[in-house]
Amino acid sequence: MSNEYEYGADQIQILEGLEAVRKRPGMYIGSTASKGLHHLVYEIVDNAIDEALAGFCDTIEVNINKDNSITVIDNGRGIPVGINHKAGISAVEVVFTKLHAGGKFGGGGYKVSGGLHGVGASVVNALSKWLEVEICVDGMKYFQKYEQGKPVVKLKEMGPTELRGTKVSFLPDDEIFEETIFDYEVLMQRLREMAFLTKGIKIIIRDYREEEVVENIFYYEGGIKEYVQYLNRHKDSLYNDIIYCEGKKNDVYVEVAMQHNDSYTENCYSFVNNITTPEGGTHMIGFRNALTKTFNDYARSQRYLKDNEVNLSGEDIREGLTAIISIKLTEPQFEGQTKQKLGNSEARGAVDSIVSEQLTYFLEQNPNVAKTICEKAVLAQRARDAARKARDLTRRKTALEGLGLPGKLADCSEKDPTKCEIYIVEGDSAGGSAKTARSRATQAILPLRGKILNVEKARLDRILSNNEIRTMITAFGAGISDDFDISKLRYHKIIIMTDADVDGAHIATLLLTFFYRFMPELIREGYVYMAQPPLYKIEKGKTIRYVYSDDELNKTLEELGRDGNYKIQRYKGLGEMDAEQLWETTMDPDKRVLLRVVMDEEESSEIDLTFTTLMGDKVEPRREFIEKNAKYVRNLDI
Ligand code: TSJ
Repeated sequence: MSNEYEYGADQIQILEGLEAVRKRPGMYIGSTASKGLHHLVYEIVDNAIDEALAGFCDTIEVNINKDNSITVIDNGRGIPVGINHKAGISAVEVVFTKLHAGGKFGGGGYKVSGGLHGVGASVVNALSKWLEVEICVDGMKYFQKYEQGKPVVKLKEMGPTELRGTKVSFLPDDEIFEETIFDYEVLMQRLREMAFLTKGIKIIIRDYREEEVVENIFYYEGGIKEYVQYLNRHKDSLYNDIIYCEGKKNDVYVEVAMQHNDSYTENCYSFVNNITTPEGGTHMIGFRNALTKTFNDYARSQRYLKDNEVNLSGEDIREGLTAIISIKLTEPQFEGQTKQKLGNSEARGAVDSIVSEQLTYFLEQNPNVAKTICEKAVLAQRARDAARKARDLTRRKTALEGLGLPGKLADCSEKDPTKCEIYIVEGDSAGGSAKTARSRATQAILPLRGKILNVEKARLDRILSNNEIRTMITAFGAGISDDFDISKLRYHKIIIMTDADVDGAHIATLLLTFFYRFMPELIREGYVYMAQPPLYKIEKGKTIRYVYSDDELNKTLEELGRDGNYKIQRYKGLGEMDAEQLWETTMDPDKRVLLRVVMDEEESSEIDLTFTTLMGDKVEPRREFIEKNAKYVRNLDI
């Protein structure tokens, strides 16, 4: 007992060190699943990016090695190797063994890490089976190795070198991570984003795991200007220029790039210190204020808006706008439940004033572009008025018609939304079978006739006048867009049930597009599912088996013995099943397989691309996309 007492202070010390990281890794990297695993790489790369922002490095290499370890190399100044007198060990060792010992030594670079990122190299070290660092500085090469965060040798000189820079290799510890295989696509996309956000840096990623090495090189001289171009690459832009604002105010460095396309959706992405802020925050508010005010002032001065007309709303001006707002500041404060919303008030003023001033100048210098945008915004304003009238009308109608549920809906008797599900079924005949098959208490059926409207190609007023869409809005009971109120939702499972063919997939995509654009909370809350009807029925004597993929078909046939004594029926559509079969294979909660539709907020630019590509006008990118993603279709997981 007394022993433990004496040890007390030391133990607390240890708990504050890297042991704490290994005890509760989630607190430091969010998760120990795939997401956390990839986070380790970003943590290390962030350090090299900081060196680039400080102006001392222009190339970063990221290699996935054969054994799934990672190597990151930069050509910066090299982590300082001298003794840190306060700690009594080398500065390098401080970086890798002390929590929150970021890169602030003496002269100090521009340290801009924030949020979950930037917790540092020591966290990566703590969560790695081994980590090796090689530093080339002042003509000498240095080396040190750690295991599970502990140094196994002191920092030692390895001999002279002409090179300069830092190289870090690590193998994530499989005692900590549930998943230790890196996904090249995931790393590649994030590194591309980092390259867009740091103009002039070259980031190379290589995958050495297969015989043939895979490589991508990202280098964008124009930075976020090229990012906007990239995001609009499958769209038709309304003008050629990318509007660009840049400046520094209140110690906030601000960069904004934007361009309108001919679609009706807004695609604005904001970043703080290269980290995405899906929930926006003060920087986003500053941007929107500036945009709304500047365009209204300009539209009035040029008489695109007459004295008796009301102001354009922010939404009108942002219709079809693709924009990147990227700011850098030393001490970002993140708010909200997920800590993804910027709170610093100085960011609002900085973005507002820089964008207002430079955008005003741009509009004066480019009257043709300004005219195009103003005219689009005025059209958007009229459409919004029309939509509001249409919506008021639907609301009044529902009030008059009592409950006002659509006639095609076969509702369930249960009223508690958490217990209710609604099947959206392609076609009247399948709808009929589903109505017979369902469990009346909890399952509602809504048949849709034919294809629904493609919402990527229509403004809200037209969308609201579409019958299939109105029917869904009324059945769900939670409204749409800004009026959407998830607490009024009548079903907590919305299940899309379409044929397992190309048309079915198309209808499913149209529905998902509609939900994503007008009821994104449905997807965010995990309320949207895809039913999985079987592809084949196999009968052998009295045995009946339903199978859901070609793989499973082969396996099942092996299992039943390939003696030819069986009958295979391929289901071309839901309509080929009778009610009982439909229930057994696709609707019975005890037996069915449902795929939940999920989305990753941090990848919303990729999701937008998915819908633009699938639903837009350009045929070639769509063909390429479908070919590239065909293998994922069975596990549709958007
Ligand atoms: F994460 C990490 F620490 F492991 C790491 C750091 C990984 C990689 C790939 C690169 C780096 C890194 C750190 N590259 N460059 C630097 N630079 C510094 O640490 C540094 C050098 C000199 C000075 C100075 O004031 O003289 C200041 C700093 C922060």
